[in-house]
Amino acid sequence: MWSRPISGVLARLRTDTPSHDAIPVCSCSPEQMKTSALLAALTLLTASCTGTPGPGTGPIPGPTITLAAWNMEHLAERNGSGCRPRTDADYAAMRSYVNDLGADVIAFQEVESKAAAERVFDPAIYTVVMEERVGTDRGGFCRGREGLTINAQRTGFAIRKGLPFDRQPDFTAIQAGNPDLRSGVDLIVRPQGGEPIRVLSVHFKSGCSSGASNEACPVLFQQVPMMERWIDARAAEGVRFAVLGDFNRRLGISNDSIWAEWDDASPPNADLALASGDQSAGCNPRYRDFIDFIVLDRRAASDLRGFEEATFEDEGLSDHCAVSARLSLR
Ligand SMILES: [Ca+2]
Ligand SMILES: [Ca+2]
Repeated sequence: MWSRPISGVLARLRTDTPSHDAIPVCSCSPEQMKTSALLAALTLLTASCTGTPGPGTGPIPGPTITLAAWNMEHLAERNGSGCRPRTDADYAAMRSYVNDLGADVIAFQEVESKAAAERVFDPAIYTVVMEERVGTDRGGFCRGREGLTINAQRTGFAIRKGLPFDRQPDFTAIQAGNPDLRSGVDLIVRPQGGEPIRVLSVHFKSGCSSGASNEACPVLFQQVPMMERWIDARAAEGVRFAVLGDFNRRLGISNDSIWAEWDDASPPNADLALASGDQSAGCNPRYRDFIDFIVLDRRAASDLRGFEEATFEDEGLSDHCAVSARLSLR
């Protein structure tokens, strides 16, 4: 149904495999030396057959946590409802996509309700939390889709069962006083055997993907200092963090003014990174630049072990593909 883009596969091959630096070394008889050389050669051969790196080239392997972000395009509670009406088969395909994604924490956007989310995130596997914002329920017609009316678009998280987390109050300042702008859901995830990581699920104002001249830009620009305040407050604390979701902004293009505001290394942990690095988006051939991101603070960026975009093979399940990042637990 979907395939990993080549670059994602390469990233995985580069970073997913244990290094083979345990090649036997001994100070012993010539016969034993020969055996050990043979073993070393076999190890290298096996490594090259499976596409794994040679000795000493990979990062130190270890347990990881996978974070993902997915804008689920008007995910409704009921079949045939909202701006992207779906059937039972569509929900089943989305559930299968999420299972293939295999993420531990998924920041989602454009979800009507908890019940809607649980049609995709199996409640036996994931706990769903939704932003508490109600909104003004403007309703209204879907742009370009005759006869359909819009449902609530909410942010939230699905967290793998058994992964402890503390929920923080929703980040409402990012709404800049507008009840119809989305708030952020804020969690501290506490993986066993690792350091905690704070995660924020966001969905910024659409319509200002670059520059400053579009009609929507003043609204997006009101959200920018609010976001920076959150980033700087977290950067001053002792817990690494990630901001995940639909930024509706091409943060990765050179000299983006919003990215420059946030990625200012002030305080030092606000030296941020995009988990996608300089990779191009492959979800829709019309768009080379991502607008969905996993933004990592300086500490989380040093824990990054791999990034993937889960593109669709044929018909898309959403107008956005999920992106995921693996971080070492520390
Ligand atoms: Ca700053
Ligand atoms: Ca940076």
